[in-house]
Amino acid sequence: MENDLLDPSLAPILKKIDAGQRLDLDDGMALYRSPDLIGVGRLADRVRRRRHGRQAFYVYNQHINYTNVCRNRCRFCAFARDKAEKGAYTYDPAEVRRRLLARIDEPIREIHMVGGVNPALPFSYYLDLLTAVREIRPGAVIKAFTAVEIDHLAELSGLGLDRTLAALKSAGLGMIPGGGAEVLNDRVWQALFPKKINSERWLEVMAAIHRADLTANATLLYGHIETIEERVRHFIRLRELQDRTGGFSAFIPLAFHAENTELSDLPATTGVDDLKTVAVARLMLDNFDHIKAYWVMIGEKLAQVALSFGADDLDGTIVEEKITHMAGATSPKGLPREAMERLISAAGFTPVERDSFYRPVESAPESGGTA
Ligand code: V47
Repeated sequence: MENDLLDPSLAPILKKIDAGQRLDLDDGMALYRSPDLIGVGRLADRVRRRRHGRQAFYVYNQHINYTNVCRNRCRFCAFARDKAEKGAYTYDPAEVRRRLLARIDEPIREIHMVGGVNPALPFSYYLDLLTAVREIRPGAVIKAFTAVEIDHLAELSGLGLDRTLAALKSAGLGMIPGGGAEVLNDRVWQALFPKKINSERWLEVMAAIHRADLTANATLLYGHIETIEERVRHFIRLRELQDRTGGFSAFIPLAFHAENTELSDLPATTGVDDLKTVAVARLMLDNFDHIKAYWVMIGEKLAQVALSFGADDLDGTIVEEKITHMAGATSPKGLPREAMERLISAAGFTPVERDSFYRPVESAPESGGTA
């Protein structure tokens, strides 16, 4: 393969990968700086194929964004509102039930439920939400509340992190989504989301989540003010926590969308940057099983190509995505199962419908909320 690499700076990285050696900060920077996009992709694909062969995963899921009222007001966010602002909403558990029942005939395996940090909601509200979802969708995994929300809930309940997580688990919480980390870097935190927990706290909360035996995902919000070095350091911090806990399942790069945000003058990420970020994530995060190409952010077509650049998962069918679409995403709001399978097959991979824990499930099961 060495002869196929146009950029000589990739050759020592190939050697390391084949020797099972860990890549360091300089390697990550060299990958990002390489003009040989295809070469970087081939390295990532080599690693991806060792782990997953030709399989590419997706999940049949539903998103519920229970409130957009948020006290954090991150500068990159188009979704959040103040309590009295036009467009502010909070679903009560009855509304969540209604939204779940509206899709009860679909074979949904995962409910992805996140929202703003809304100071008006008591801890019991969150338990009621979980109970409502569990009642209506007993067979689905509830993947809910980012580390930012978990931190808030621990404060709200007064129980501390460990007991709060235990209470949420007994009400039905099954897994933690990857949002809220943004870029694990204090400069970026100060500039863009100073009211939200900082990187040290995000990692601390994640460690508690893993200690509670909850699997979690991790993300990186890229394409705004962060440097390439800050991105690579973000990967290294995630990798270090994963070495200690093994609690992460998937990593998802999130391409920044600027519309309706305070950063609306920033250009969109490029296709090359999107593909490189998938590939560098696969190569740096050597202890993460799964790298998702989130089609909502980068579009279905580039997500399909990303399957050959290190990604092994296209996330889910979704149907109603809000956070990225409010920031100007032009992708559809959902993808039917047939479209998902066609994207994967046409890329030369085998579609595998999975549950939240990457266990393959029978395609096209009967409806009604049971597994
Ligand atoms: O935390 C907010 C990001 C995240 C914008 O775990 C934005 O399986 C782009 O974390 N442009 C929420 N991104 C989404 C998320 C996620 C999505 C899919 C799957 C999983 C998973 C997790 O969206 C936020 C923030 O980082 N975000 N605003 C924006 N304007």
